[in-house]
Amino acid sequence: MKKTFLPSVLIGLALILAACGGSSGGASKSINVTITDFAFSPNSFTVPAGQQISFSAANNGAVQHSFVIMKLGYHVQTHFTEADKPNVFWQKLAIQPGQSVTDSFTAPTEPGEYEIVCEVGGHFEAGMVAKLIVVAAP
Ligand SMILES: [Cu+2]
Repeated sequence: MKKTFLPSVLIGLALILAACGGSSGGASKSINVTITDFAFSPNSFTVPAGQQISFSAANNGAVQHSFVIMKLGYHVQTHFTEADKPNVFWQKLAIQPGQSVTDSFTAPTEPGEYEIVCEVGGHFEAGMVAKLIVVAAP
């Protein structure tokens, strides 16, 4: 029993890694996010730098939400304010409850980790934060 356990785990891991790995090292040209009250799922997205990204979001929550990518190195402090707006890289606002939306944007050209927030009042505080990981395009 013990002899076969480790190899099965390794094979299982390999299959999981194979399923998750895209053609460009895990980076994907599409973002598919499910939004609830008050979370993004998944809460981390890896995209290739400078590429056209197709965006789709489904709001399964009971209230309106948004998906706001901040500029590189910028972090919203305690809550989203007017002062944060000039530091937005890209945003999809007013995603209504029960609504699914699609859009597209060009990923940042600079690799790094970008903060994603919901700018609706109180939602950042409630934990609506995610991250966009931009990796050098292959
Ligand atoms: Cu929200």
